[in-house]
Amino acid sequence: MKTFKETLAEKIEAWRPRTERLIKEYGDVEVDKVTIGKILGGMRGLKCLATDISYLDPNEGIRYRGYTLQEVFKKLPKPPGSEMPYVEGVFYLLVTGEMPNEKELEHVLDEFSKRRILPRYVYEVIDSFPCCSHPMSIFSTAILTMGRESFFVKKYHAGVSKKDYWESTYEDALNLLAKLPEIGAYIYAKLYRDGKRIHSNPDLDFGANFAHMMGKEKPYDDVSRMHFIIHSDHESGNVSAHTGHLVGSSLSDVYLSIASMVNGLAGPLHGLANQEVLRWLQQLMDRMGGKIPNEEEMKQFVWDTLNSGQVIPGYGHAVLRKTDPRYALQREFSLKHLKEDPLFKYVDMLYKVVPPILKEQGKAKNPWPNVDAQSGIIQWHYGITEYDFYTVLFGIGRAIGITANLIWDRALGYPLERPKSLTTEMLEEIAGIKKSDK
Ligand code: NMX
Ligand code: MLT
Repeated sequence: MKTFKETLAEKIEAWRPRTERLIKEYGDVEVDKVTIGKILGGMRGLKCLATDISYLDPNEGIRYRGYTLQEVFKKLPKPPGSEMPYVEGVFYLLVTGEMPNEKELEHVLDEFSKRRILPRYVYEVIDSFPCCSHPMSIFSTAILTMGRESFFVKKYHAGVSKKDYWESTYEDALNLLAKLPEIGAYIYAKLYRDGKRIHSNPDLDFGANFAHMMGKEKPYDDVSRMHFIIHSDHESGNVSAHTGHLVGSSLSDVYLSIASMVNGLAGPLHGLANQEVLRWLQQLMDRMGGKIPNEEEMKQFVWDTLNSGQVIPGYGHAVLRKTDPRYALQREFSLKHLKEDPLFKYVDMLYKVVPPILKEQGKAKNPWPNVDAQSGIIQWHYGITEYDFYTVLFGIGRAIGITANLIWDRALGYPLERPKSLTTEMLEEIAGIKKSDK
């Protein structure tokens, strides 16, 4: 049987000529038009990045290596007695483009398991953070601290050929990913459990081990697997993926790139929206004195939020134009496992009242819920009520897709990313605005 790395090496060799041909023979073919609206509008929808790891269709949602999320959950191997697949399996799929068979999966499980041990200094760095630090700042720093472990940096200094950059990036990727559950669980223990840490169990898979270190019983192992898998990738234009790719393009190592992507994820318009949903719902609960609001009261709360100039967290999307399939998947899980949870009832009612209100308001291009509208409620149900922590969970999942991308970026020799900027005056000139009109 070929190892994971040998399988990948073959795939890379086979893929390289396709990219080389596109650059050499078709480099001048136009793909998209850059307008002033795109430049000043956050480059929304501009087709200017390439990745084969995943693709986001505005109506259908995300596909990982051509598979819809429903297919990913159906086809990936699952631990015995579990509803959700192995997280290690999704990494294999994202990296190689193929579903792992039993032997291949076993090999990846082993690769992850043997790289789990966290250097002592990472605990010390986490311990030394001042109180009230946000878990995402701690998470990013903990990752950054491990840069000294980078295999890529050592190889680079030893003068390795460009063609082989991907190999040490692969090692860094696996070394970091395998440690993220432990980093996340320790941040949680330090911030909310007086530093009482539960040691990792090498016999458990990524999701089950995380649940174990969080001190949670079944089905939290499946909750973790589902969470990490659905958050792992969302093509390359989102802030976290784009940041990871951009930083990696200067040949910064995996640790620097992933810490940077975590910083991008920590904004309320991106991953932090999952914590914002809970913060917002707490305000509603306080207003209602714990009673479940009726539809009219819920509508009033949504309108009050909009009228005060705030966004409805967990709703809208820069690309999607339908309900996010990641929301739908979590809703399905919630209907099965936490239908009677009072907070789920809030979220369920929001699904009914928010889209018509956003449509009536007429600003948001997508009135439907995204992944963040549902994820925190599931965590809350299983006792993780410290919602500041939720984006760390998103970050652990997202690192899986971004490291898969970083390996392929190096394998295909994607260059330093460096677009060109213009001044407002230049844009006015391009627009044909006369000096006298300004
Ligand atoms: N509530 C209120 N207004 C909204 C919302 C919303 N949920 N979504 C979009 N709008 C507004 C938006 O602020 C903008 O207003 P203005 O013209 O005053 O600047 C207008 O509608 C047009 O925005 P869009 O073009 O529809 O959205 P855009 O692509 O700029 O932004 C988001 C996408 C996701 C940033 C935006 O929908 C939003 O702020 N949503 C709430 C925060 C959120 O849930 N973020 C998580 C996204 C998923 N993730 O995990 O990263
Ligand atoms: C994501 O998962 O990255 C978010 O849905 C944001 C995006 O795709 O723009």
